[in-house]
Amino acid sequence: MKHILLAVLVSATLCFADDKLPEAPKPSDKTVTLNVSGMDCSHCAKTVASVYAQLEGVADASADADKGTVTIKYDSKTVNEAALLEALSEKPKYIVTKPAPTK
Ligand SMILES: [Cu+2]
Repeated sequence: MKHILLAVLVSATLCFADDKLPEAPKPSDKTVTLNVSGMDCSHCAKTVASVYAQLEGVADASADADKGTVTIKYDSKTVNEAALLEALSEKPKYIVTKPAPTK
Protein backbone atom coordinates (compact mmCIF):
# COMPACT_ATOMS: atom_id res chain seq x y z
CA MET A 1 0.00 0.00 0.00
CA LYS A 2 2.84 2.33 0.83
CA HIS A 3 4.35 1.65 -2.58
CA ILE A 4 1.18 2.64 -4.37
CA LEU A 5 0.96 5.83 -2.40
CA LEU A 6 4.56 6.61 -3.22
CA ALA A 7 3.96 5.96 -6.92
CA VAL A 8 0.96 8.28 -6.93
CA LEU A 9 2.97 10.92 -5.15
CA VAL A 10 5.86 10.63 -7.57
CA SER A 11 3.67 10.86 -10.66
CA ALA A 12 1.74 13.76 -9.17
CA THR A 13 5.03 15.53 -8.55
CA LEU A 14 6.11 14.84 -12.12
CA CYS A 15 2.86 16.24 -13.49
CA PHE A 16 3.27 19.30 -11.37
CA ALA A 17 6.81 19.75 -12.64
CA ASP A 18 5.47 19.46 -16.20
CA ASP A 19 3.00 22.21 -15.50
CA LYS A 20 5.63 24.52 -14.16
CA LEU A 21 7.98 23.87 -17.07
CA PRO A 22 5.79 23.54 -20.18
CA GLU A 23 8.87 22.82 -22.22
CA ALA A 24 12.17 21.35 -21.19
CA PRO A 25 14.81 24.04 -20.95
CA LYS A 26 16.23 24.48 -24.39
CA PRO A 27 19.97 24.38 -24.72
CA SER A 28 21.73 27.65 -25.26
CA ASP A 29 25.39 28.49 -25.15
CA LYS A 30 25.36 31.98 -26.58
CA THR A 31 23.58 35.23 -25.96
CA VAL A 32 23.48 38.06 -28.42
CA THR A 33 21.89 41.48 -28.30
CA LEU A 34 20.89 42.87 -31.68
CA ASN A 35 19.61 46.30 -32.59
CA VAL A 36 16.08 46.44 -33.95
CA SER A 37 14.64 49.54 -35.55
CA GLY A 38 10.93 50.01 -36.11
CA MET A 39 9.74 48.98 -32.65
CA ASP A 40 7.64 51.80 -31.23
CA CYS A 41 5.64 50.11 -28.47
CA SER A 42 5.62 47.11 -26.21
CA HIS A 43 3.43 45.27 -28.71
CA CYS A 44 6.21 45.56 -31.28
CA ALA A 45 8.67 44.21 -28.73
CA LYS A 46 6.41 41.22 -28.13
CA THR A 47 6.11 40.59 -31.86
CA VAL A 48 9.86 40.69 -32.34
CA ALA A 49 10.52 38.51 -29.32
CA SER A 50 7.96 35.95 -30.46
CA VAL A 51 9.53 35.70 -33.92
CA TYR A 52 12.76 34.73 -32.23
CA ALA A 53 11.16 32.56 -29.58
CA GLN A 54 9.65 30.41 -32.35
CA LEU A 55 12.95 30.00 -34.11
CA GLU A 56 14.60 26.62 -33.81
CA GLY A 57 17.64 26.77 -31.59
CA VAL A 58 16.52 29.84 -29.70
CA ALA A 59 16.08 29.23 -25.98
CA ASP A 60 14.89 32.65 -25.00
CA ALA A 61 14.29 36.03 -26.58
CA SER A 62 13.29 39.34 -25.11
CA ALA A 63 12.94 42.64 -26.91
CA ASP A 64 13.00 46.17 -25.55
CA ALA A 65 11.16 48.75 -27.63
CA ASP A 66 12.64 51.70 -25.72
CA LYS A 67 16.20 50.57 -26.25
CA GLY A 68 15.49 49.13 -29.68
CA THR A 69 17.18 45.86 -28.90
CA VAL A 70 16.43 42.19 -28.80
CA THR A 71 18.42 39.84 -26.61
CA ILE A 72 18.50 36.25 -27.75
CA LYS A 73 19.81 33.19 -25.97
CA TYR A 74 20.53 30.52 -28.52
CA ASP A 75 22.23 27.25 -29.19
CA SER A 76 25.08 27.91 -31.60
CA LYS A 77 24.96 24.30 -32.83
CA THR A 78 21.42 24.82 -34.15
CA VAL A 79 21.28 28.43 -35.22
CA ASN A 80 23.82 31.14 -35.93
CA GLU A 81 23.94 34.89 -35.87
CA ALA A 82 23.38 35.16 -39.61
CA ALA A 83 20.14 33.20 -39.26
CA LEU A 84 19.08 35.42 -36.38
CA LEU A 85 19.62 38.50 -38.51
CA GLU A 86 17.66 36.86 -41.32
CA ALA A 87 14.77 35.71 -39.15
CA LEU A 88 13.13 39.09 -38.81
CA SER A 89 12.81 39.57 -42.56
CA GLU A 90 9.35 38.01 -42.26
CA LYS A 91 8.35 41.20 -40.40
CA PRO A 92 9.50 43.96 -42.77
CA LYS A 93 8.45 46.64 -40.32
CA TYR A 94 11.44 45.81 -38.18
CA ILE A 95 15.04 46.01 -39.26
CA VAL A 96 17.51 44.03 -37.22
CA THR A 97 21.18 44.87 -37.33
CA LYS A 98 24.24 43.72 -35.54
CA PRO A 99 25.42 46.33 -33.07
CA ALA A 100 28.85 47.82 -33.58
CA PRO A 101 31.44 46.10 -31.41
CA THR A 102 31.75 47.98 -28.14
CA LYS A 103 35.26 46.89 -27.22
CU1 LIG B 1 4.21 48.88 -31.82
